[in-house]
Amino acid sequence: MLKKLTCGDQQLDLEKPQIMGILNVTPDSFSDGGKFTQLDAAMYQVEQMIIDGAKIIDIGGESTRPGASDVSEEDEISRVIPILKAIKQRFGVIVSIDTSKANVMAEAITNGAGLINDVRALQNDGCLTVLAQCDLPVCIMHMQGLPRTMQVSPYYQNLIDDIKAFFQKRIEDCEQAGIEKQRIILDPGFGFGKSLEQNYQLLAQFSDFNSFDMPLLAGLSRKSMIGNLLNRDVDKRLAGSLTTAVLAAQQGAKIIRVHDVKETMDALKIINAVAEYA
Ligand code: 7PJ
Repeated sequence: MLKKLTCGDQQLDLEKPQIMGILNVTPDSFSDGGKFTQLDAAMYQVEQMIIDGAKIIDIGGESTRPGASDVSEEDEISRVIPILKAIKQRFGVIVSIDTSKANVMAEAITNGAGLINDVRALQNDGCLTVLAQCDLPVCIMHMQGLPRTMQVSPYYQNLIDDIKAFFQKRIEDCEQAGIEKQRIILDPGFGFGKSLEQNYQLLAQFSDFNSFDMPLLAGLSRKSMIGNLLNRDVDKRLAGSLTTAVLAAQQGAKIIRVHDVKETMDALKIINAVAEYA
């Protein structure tokens, strides 16, 4: 596998696991009154995540939480692009855009994004074409169903094999569209159309996806699979989140998507120190 991933003007070292820090973009950001305070708050959070060790900042303007409703393209662009521009002006960090809309991807690419993160794996109209016309890496995630209903009754013949078959097909579709395999990152999509048991089976067998010999991303931070197992509200899931991050990193995840960058960095440093002797 590649040792470095070129993400626009930045390089990502794939020899050890790296942190993708999640930047929450509030629904009513940047409308008139709140404009500067909201952007300032976002920039403060970004700066803190970079100081704490995040190599990628993932900006999402569409909620993909279970049951979430759709966001218009215009709204998504007006939420995401001003922050993207501001970050690229101030910091030398990779900015990832969490979107499933071709026009949002195109705007993001024009404005300095270093990575496209699509929970719908480029299956929406125009996405393959937009990605084929650039040379950025793209994360394709597995999801069964769609956010509104995906947690209703997820079913798999064989969880790992079904997800692998999905990846295989998407990789082929990407390659056929002109997106080279070397710029694809795979993510099995914790919490996206998976029961509690299925999510833990997925974590137990995460290392199976190394058979693709492609970079793996794991997003588990503060998710329901942690809250439901531990009976903890979303603000009390740090210990659970760190444990899942460690388990994923030990099984080969190269990008760990988290809210708590500083604490996850501590955990990864311990893993790296041990890895020296493994
Ligand atoms: C993920 C994501 C994930 C990738 C979200 C949340 C839901 N992108 N975007 N993987 N999750 N690649 O953070 O709870 O797991 S939004």
